[in-house]
Amino acid sequence: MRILLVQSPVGRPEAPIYPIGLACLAGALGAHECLGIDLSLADSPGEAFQEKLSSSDPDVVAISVRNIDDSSYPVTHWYLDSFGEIMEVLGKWKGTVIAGGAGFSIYPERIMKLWPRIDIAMVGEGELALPLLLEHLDGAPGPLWLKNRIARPPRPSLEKMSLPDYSIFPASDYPGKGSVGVQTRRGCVFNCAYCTYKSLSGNGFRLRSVEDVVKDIQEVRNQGFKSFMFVDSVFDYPRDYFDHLVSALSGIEDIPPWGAWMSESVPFASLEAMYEAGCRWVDFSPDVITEKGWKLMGKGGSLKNLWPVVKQARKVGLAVGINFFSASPGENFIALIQKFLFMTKARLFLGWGETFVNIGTIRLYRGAPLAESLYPGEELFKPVFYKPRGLADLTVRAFQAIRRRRR
Ligand code: B12
Ligand code: SF4
Repeated sequence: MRILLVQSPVGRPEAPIYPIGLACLAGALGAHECLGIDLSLADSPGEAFQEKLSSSDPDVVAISVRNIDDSSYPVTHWYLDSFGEIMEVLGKWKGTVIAGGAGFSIYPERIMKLWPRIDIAMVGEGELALPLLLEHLDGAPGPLWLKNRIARPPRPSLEKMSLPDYSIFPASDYPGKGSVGVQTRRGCVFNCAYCTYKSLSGNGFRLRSVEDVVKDIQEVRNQGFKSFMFVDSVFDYPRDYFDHLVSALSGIEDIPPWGAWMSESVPFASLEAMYEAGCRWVDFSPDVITEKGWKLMGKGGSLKNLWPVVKQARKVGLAVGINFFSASPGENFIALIQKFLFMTKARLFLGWGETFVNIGTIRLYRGAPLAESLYPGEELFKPVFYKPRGLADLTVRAFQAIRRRRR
């Protein structure tokens, strides 16, 4: 079959995110003819899509919706408006439309209701499931996990997963040859209250073999990508896998500079080993700044490690990102001021241009423990936030307005 893999457009000028979900699917669809279009790169996505659809004449359009909204407060961008434009083009087309993606997987029923043109909605990971759905379209009996046009396949093991095929979305199409995501594990062992990751990717870790990850990174280098980032939940867990991986990375010739999300309990010596292996930036997500907030957010590890680990990361030469929320259970105005003070201290003492502090607001998504406890059973499709209150709200609005103007 001929499959057109489509990345849904973002609908505003913003740095494009390389569509690794679709590159993973292309790698798994070896028996089929795959074509790709990333509509986040197009000036007029509707026209670009119409043109590609006519020139490629596919049997199936497989469209990826990575995000439904940008989870920003107080001004939220709705990515589904531009997805709607693509659905309009598909209205007149006769082939099969399959949709999936991380954001899509949180709200498959709702999105299908809005756009009944979607023939099959995929919830979760597609490498093993999509080839089976294509067999079904070709006449094989339907898999048991396909019900009412919604596919909910079991989560696959990553051990025998094929490698992504990056050639379908060439690095040279992305500004400055872009940055690409590399994934080494799926799932998470932690239990942060606001996070959807476990409902999307499961409890515990499913690991790729270190050998496969090395091959993947060699391919990323060969394709000419300028840098890459590990898109794993927490790069330094499980510890023995992490140590083994970092040591393997240090053996890759001409490895592009890379970054990863870390826990605050990463050993100091490992940060040095990561730098030696080509790492140039790390991100931490403490989210909160008080012990009470830490406990109520269900964070693993210890808040006490935050400042020492950030200092150490800077000392070994890594750029550092630190992410907080403007409000969370047990924290509001005073904690927000502490976060601004942390931001000032970190940037002044650890390097203004190499230390980045972001203060976002929790967007509650279905499937996150905090959302389930505050709004049990609610869909939360339209953005609902864990909002700062009173003075904290005014401060956040002013801070975000300044940031928007500077951008
Ligand atoms: C890494 C990551 C990022 C990185 C990306 C880095 C990079 N260079 O790739 C960065 C930090 C840049 C980022 C930014 C944002 N992100 Co983000 N991100 C993630 C994360 C943790 C992993 C995504 C990933 O790469 N997965 C690995 C690939 C292989 O998997 P995948 O893309 O999901 O594809 C698989 C399946 O979904 C499926 N699939 C995908 N498409 C299709 C299509 C079809 C037809 C089928 C059958 C299957 C299928 O098969 C694929 C292979 O198994 C997810 C959480 C998660 N658990 O997924 C959040 C997540 C996607 N992000 C989210 C958000 C909100 C954002 C931001 C809006 C945040 C912000 N305020 O700026 C921005 C948006 C940027 C953008 N324009 O897309 C939300 C989206 C929820 C929503 N709103 O819809 C998620 C789900 C996290 C959450 N809060 O729950 N993000
Ligand atoms: S926020 Fe990160 S560490 Fe916490 S549960 Fe989600 S993926 Fe895991």
